[in-house]
Amino acid sequence: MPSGGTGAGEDTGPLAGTTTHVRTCPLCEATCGLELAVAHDGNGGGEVVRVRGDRHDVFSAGYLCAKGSAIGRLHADPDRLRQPLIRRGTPDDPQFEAVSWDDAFAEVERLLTAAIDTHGRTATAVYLGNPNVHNPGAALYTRPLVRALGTPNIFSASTVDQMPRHVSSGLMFGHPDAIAVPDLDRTDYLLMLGANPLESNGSLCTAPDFGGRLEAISARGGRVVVVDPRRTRTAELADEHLFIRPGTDAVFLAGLIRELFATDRVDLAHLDQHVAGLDELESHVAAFTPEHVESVTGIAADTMRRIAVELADAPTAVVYGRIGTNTVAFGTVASWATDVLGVLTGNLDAPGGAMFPLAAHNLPGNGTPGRGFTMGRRRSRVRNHPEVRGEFPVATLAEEITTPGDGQIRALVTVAGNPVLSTPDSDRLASALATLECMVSVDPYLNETTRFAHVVLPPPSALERCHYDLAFTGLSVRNVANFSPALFEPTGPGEHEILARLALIAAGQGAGADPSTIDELVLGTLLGRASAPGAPTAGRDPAELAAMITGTTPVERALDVMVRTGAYGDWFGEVPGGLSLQHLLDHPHGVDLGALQPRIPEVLRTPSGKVELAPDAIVADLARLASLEGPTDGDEALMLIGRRHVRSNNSWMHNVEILVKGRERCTLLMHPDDASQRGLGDGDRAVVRSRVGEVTARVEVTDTVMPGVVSLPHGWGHDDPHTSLAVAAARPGVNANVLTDAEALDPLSGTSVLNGIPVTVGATNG
Ligand SMILES: Nc1nc2c(c(=O)[nH]1)N[C@H]1C(S)=C(S)[C@@H](COP(=O)(O)OP(=O)(O)OC[C@H]3O[C@@H](n4cnc5c(=O)[nH]c(N)nc54)[C@H](O)[C@@H]3O)O[C@H]1N2
Ligand SMILES: Nc1nc2c(c(=O)[nH]1)N[C@H]1C(S)=C(S)[C@@H](COP(=O)(O)OP(=O)(O)OC[C@H]3O[C@@H](n4cnc5c(=O)[nH]c(N)nc54)[C@H](O)[C@@H]3O)O[C@H]1N2
Ligand code: SF4
Ligand SMILES: [Mo]
Repeated sequence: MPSGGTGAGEDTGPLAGTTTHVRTCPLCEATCGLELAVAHDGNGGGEVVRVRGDRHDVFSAGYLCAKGSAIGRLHADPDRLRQPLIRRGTPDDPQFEAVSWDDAFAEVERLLTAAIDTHGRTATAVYLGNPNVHNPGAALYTRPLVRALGTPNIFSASTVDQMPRHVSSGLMFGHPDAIAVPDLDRTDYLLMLGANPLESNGSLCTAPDFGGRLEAISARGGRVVVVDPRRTRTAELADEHLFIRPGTDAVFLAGLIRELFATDRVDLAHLDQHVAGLDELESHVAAFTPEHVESVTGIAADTMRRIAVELADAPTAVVYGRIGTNTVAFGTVASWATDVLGVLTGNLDAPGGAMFPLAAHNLPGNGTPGRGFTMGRRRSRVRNHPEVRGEFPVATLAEEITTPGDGQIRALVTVAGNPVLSTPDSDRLASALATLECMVSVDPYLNETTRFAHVVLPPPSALERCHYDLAFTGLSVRNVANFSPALFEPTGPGEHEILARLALIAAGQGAGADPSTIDELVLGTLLGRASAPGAPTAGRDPAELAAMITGTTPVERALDVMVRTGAYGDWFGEVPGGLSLQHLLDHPHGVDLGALQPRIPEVLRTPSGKVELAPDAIVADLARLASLEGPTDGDEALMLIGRRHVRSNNSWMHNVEILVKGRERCTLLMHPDDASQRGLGDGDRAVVRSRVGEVTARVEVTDTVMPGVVSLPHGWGHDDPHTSLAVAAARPGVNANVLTDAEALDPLSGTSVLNGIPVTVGATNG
């Protein structure tokens, strides 16, 4: 396989003594179908003996990566917690004790109630990490928990990730979840910036075997151009790779917009009646001449001009930017610019361009203008940063914990997050967590974050719960639906039940309250929506619908309602052959709902009912962008960027031996010129210093990074003695987020700058 996947094996039939099960891999956004050979133990548990790609999966057709094949080992990991923990000691000497679930919830009640009684609800906070979006139970039940806490202090991994894309979509299309994805399988031209799907398997673009799909573009006579400060495996596969100075993509993209106007190549095509702000747009990008773009980005003026022509002239084309374009100081403007280029070349919402998926659990819009997208309804207490989607930047979490005064955070609940490794200036965050009066973590590991918790509540493994991709079916290059029931019986409460019990405690109902009241709340909300005016099952009696729901767990029942009342649903009997949970159960390899379809204007929720090309907030930030300058001579600083490896998954899969064995991966990539200037050679240890911290890492000299740029992966730094990660601790690596700066944000989205951090690098003194 070209893309690091192992592909499907020969069909050697079932293994003796095992049964075969297929299910969707929940580990990344690619949603591959897995085929598991399982030796059941007769008590609801068992062992995964073999994992292969499911060749019959309607979407992934046998593709999988090394992480997917390790899903059984993740389940079997002896360090994965099976029982709750209570911290009996101080953060310096935590002394965790395994306890019963009842004791754990009683301890949560004691600590959380005391914190709320003493300091009020504004002293509580929640941090929601990335795996929540890979888990339907968590996705459905974090909301009641957040509601019950009644706190303004909501943080998530979104502000170290894709928030810029939500904001630009909100401003342009009126809805933060109206995210256009590249129509990979039909495009003739892909300009990809700041993404490395050969390692990451795609993000905000669900496409199993992304590498194969890229090769297919070139094979059918199309072209793939990758823009990245590093010549990644994706860049090597592409037809062309352009180095770009970190943090400057928005300048390059604004230059392309300007060039389309300057060469008279703007052609809205089918979007002609659907845009607002076109006339003013040209003046807002006037400053981004090809020569200016060259001086800031390092991409030659003529190259930029050529790319603009190629984009405009290709039969179909799409611009796709991800982490390297989003987690930078102009992430929102860059995200906006990718969609503007789609509009100006007539490629947005057209086959081969960027299109809006329609997932099985969603409904199309009703075509009426919406209320648009609002930010800044509240501001953070210490830094006065505006909220976005109800959240504050996670980069403000530490200061909210340590700064005294009304509203100082004293109690924190983390769900599926490891912010001590994944968010900026993490040493500072770690010290802050140590001061909390109550910290509760819902997490399967005692790791760098949860080791500060007073109570750790471990959810079942991914094989002990059902799976349906609520997030990624809405970001997928084809419309598909898959459902996988739990493979093993959970040994403790489901994640939905843990969150429900926490919600009840937060609401003051106590540790003994019946969690099924939250199930009823979740289901009632969904049923209410299903019978509301305008809904497909409008006017029907919720009790009648309720009687028709199937599913063995509350999460399955909620999914049944969502899928049945969704775009392809059976609408509770009204659409024969329509989707339901049962239909998905009957089709374990998934249901293919077809190629993406045009959705404008139905998808638009702006007050104008148009695509807003020049929202005020973007226009204001373009003025700031225009003042971004190129490097100055004699500048000592190098620019630090991150990277991912196909065998990692952010911070949390380094405890699986097969995924971490082999060559050291947490190295500092450095160009030969930069290394020799500093007297550093391959394999030397070097001190990397930023404004906020320093780490020592082994240097890997390589011309795959551009001069002036160094790269260190995130998610490492497993050397805290109070964690229980035996495998990870043997190859700890260093924490790149000790170097990233909590003050550096994309102001529009509150997203941290994680790429393009000024650092100095020097030899160690010993
Ligand atoms: N194996 C693996 N897969 C994963 C993950 C993982 O940790 N490991 N994480 C998952 C998650 S949560 C996410 S969000 C996705 C992310 O998926 P991607 O968005 O594809 O993220 P990366 O692989 O980090 O690729 C980002 C690229 O941006 C480049 N870059 C850095 N700075 C700049 C810049 O200023 N401009 C440009 N043009 N490029 C820049 C980097 O060199 C890198 O190649 O991956 C998901 N999949
Ligand atoms: N420097 C730098 N920093 C980055 C990035 C970068 O590119 N560079 N990328 C950023 C991105 S894109 C992201 S998404 C964030 C991720 O940030 P986080 O979500 O905070 O971190 P993860 O490493 O994904 O940690 C996930 C946690 O969830 C737990 N977990 C796993 N499965 C489950 C489950 O089913 N239920 C529960 N309750 N817990 C579970 C794991 O044990 C782990 O503690 O990191 C960000 N940080
Ligand atoms: S690419 Fe992602 S979804 Fe597919 S097997 Fe790997 S981790 Fe799982
Ligand atoms: Mo992410």
